[in-house]
Amino acid sequence: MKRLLTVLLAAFMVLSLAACSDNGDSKGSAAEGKNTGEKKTIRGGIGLNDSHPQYLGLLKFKEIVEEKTNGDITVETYHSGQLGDDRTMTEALQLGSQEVTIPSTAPLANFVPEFSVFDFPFLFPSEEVADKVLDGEVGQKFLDKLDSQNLVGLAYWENGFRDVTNSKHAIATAADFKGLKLRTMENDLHLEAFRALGANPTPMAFTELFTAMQQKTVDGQENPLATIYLQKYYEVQSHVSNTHHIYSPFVFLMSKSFFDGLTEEQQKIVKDAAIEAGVYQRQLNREANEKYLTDLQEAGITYTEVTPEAREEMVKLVQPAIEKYTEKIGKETVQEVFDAIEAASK
Ligand code: KDG
Repeated sequence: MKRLLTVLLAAFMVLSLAACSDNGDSKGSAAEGKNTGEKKTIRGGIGLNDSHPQYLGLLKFKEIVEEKTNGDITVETYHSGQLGDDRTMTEALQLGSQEVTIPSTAPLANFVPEFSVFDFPFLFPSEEVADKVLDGEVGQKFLDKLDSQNLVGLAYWENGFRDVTNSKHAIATAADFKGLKLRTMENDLHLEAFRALGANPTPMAFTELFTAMQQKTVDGQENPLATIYLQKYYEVQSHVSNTHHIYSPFVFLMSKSFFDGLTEEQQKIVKDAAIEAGVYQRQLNREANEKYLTDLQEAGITYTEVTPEAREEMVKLVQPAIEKYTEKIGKETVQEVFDAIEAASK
């Protein structure tokens, strides 16, 4: 009997150990902050191509993470929607079948509706103010909301101020939007705002956009200059205007199940790396946006300046959309963002 008990106890201990090693990234080891020595892979995917600052930022993230974890974590990088568009990649993170993606806040608002506030037209007066608000307390509050969606928001990166392009005519004033078939990101507020400006907006995943413009399913689109130039939209578009109608942040997302399985030390490494690579990405993005206006014109696109008066008119036209979404998101939340912008603008 005693022997039988000893054998059973030994078998139980072997089974328990096996269970632990099967799940080397279990909560227990993560909480203790121990490095398990287990190799892990992060698949990071984005929609933009491999010449865009967003991809160069992702490569920087890879460099930092692989170096700081001594190769325990490998980062595989995918661009041009190789793993899907913003929405499908975010869903893959929720399911745990992909580890990292960096969507614009607009499609992310389909998961956490409050993110739409950052896409209010003409909200941020400058990139510097956006940095202060997003990297501050308010920005963090929004990242915390991702937890309920099985997502971890590690940092804000920059897509930037969006400008309109089209293949029909110059856009100088709001009246020029009339009837233009414009692709927008998959976000209701974007649709509503462009309807208010008189355009005929149609939501579409980024991965389908170039073909849609080429086949004239849409007349135009709106994106920051870096995207317009680097994705070669000048091949299928003839006009660009500095509408600067929305400042678009990117959110560096990680799958929550993957993040929870990391040791505390690894969690800190990926968080710090997302922030550090984001500083680098924002810098490259700003340099790119400055440079590409000239390059676009050299590539044959006509540039039209929107005067401050014409922009004022656009600001007025989108007010009802902003009011509607303020109600939807919640007045307090929106006010908090407005207050943070005001404080950061001083
Ligand atoms: O990698 C990011 C892109 O997928 C997307 O967010 C770019 O601004 C964008 C758009 O218009 O869809």
